[in-house]
Amino acid sequence: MAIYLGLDSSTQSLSAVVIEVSPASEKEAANRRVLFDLSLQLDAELPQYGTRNGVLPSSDSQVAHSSPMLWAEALDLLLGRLRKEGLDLSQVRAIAGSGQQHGSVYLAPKFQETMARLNSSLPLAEQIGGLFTRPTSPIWMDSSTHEECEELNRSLGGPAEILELTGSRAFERFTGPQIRKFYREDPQAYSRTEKIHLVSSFMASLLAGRHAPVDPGDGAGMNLMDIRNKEWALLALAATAPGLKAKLPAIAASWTVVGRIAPYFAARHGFSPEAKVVAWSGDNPCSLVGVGLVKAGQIAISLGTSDTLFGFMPELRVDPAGEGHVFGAPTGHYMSLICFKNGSLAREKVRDRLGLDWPGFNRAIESTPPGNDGRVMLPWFDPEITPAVLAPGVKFYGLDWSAGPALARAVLEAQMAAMALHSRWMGVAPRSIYATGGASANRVILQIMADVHGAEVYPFKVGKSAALGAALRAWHADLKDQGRDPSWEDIVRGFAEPDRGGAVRCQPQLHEMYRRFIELYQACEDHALRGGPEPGPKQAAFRAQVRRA
Ligand code: XUL
Repeated sequence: MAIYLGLDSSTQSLSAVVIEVSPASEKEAANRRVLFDLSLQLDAELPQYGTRNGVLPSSDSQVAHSSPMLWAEALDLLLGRLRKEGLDLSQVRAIAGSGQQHGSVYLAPKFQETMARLNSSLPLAEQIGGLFTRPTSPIWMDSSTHEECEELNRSLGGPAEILELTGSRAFERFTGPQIRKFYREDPQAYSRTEKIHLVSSFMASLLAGRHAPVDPGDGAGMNLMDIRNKEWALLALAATAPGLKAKLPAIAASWTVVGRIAPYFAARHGFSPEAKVVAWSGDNPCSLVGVGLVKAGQIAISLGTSDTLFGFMPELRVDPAGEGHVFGAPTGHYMSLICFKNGSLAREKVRDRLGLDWPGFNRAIESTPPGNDGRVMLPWFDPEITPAVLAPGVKFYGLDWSAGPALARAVLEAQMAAMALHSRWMGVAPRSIYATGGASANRVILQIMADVHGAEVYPFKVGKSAALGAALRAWHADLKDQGRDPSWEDIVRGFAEPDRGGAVRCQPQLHEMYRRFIELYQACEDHALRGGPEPGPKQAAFRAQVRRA
């Protein structure tokens, strides 16, 4: 048997999923299993970095940075822990990974020389401190680059042009606008920077001890890659910062073997020096594989720090409204995605405000009527990505902070209505939805998802879909490296299978009601963001209809 390691460096944690497979038989669903999974919470395990929910404190609500040293130290810690838990790392044939998307790491020259000289008896973090030209990394929650986005719009011909070129309009959290901000604020540090990595390619570079490429899955989240030919878009590079091409890693297919594991990790954690390091990708592209979406027609919703809705896309189709994204899929095709920043942290804030635990939160939801009597909350605790909201603030229509249990229902109904509304461009009316991420274990949440979307919802037994997807990618890349051509359906079979017995069915009469609720939600968004009419009359009509039904 062969074992493969998938890692997921996410906002709040670093996770590992280890799979064991019979090396010669990617077609057989037997002889394969998840051997191990483990997570390390960053705030709790590495409190010296001072992060909260994985983010460094900032007085500016639009700024969200974390520490690349924290991610590196977490890697060292997690590998040590895997070994302590009894995993024989010498058996790992290949490692791949998944990173929170869009975040960037700025490295000084001599990265490769430093990695080659590391002393394996000392912690990694003690030896790489001098490698960063920017000590902190802007992450996907940062929305402080509105001005840079506007500049890119001006130099590249406008949002529609950037969308056509890169698969997304200019977004504040995307790496290109973030690089431009760094260049403008600290041109000297920018010019001292030898390489700018994504979180994914940085982590792969550590493991391989050399600069790893960016894959088209994560590369598409930069506003710098030509979405059609999956190469750097030179016009976008030129509009972003001078000399950028030389500072970016190469773009390479997701199944690229970057090299063998760096001697430091082999000696320190007991890997075989032959273990292969495979290119890392973004967490959403990895999740696509981790929930088995390797052909069209299905969508998945991931309920994590961010909530995302995504689907496999055989042919490129961009969102004309500019809210959604097209990324590369790890299979070599495309994926569509929309991202909501006010995901699990918004749910937690409402729960905490009500002074409840999760079972109490669920009971609160169940004590209120579906549709909440037309009461709507816009849960924009933090600046929101979809729809674009730069100045945060929770908005209420027909309720306030004293509404008790109705608040619990309001946050979820708003999140689900926003997903249904803003995913219309994808052109899929799913009959079933795969649900993943931490909150997908909550069946009350899944019921609202099923009823709002009018679909059957399937949860997964392995909730860590990004790390599982990474482990599957490691296996796939190893087979490709041996000259084989495994099919993705064969790779995911038996691993990325939804829990059919745990399906949550849509209640058709409630779906009918939620279709009207989505219109009401849309009217509230229009009022809050675009000067639309006060939605009071719509709420009254909704309430009357619900009572009649
Ligand atoms: C996707 C996005 C988030 C992060 C979370 O565009 O910004 O889902 O990838 O880690």
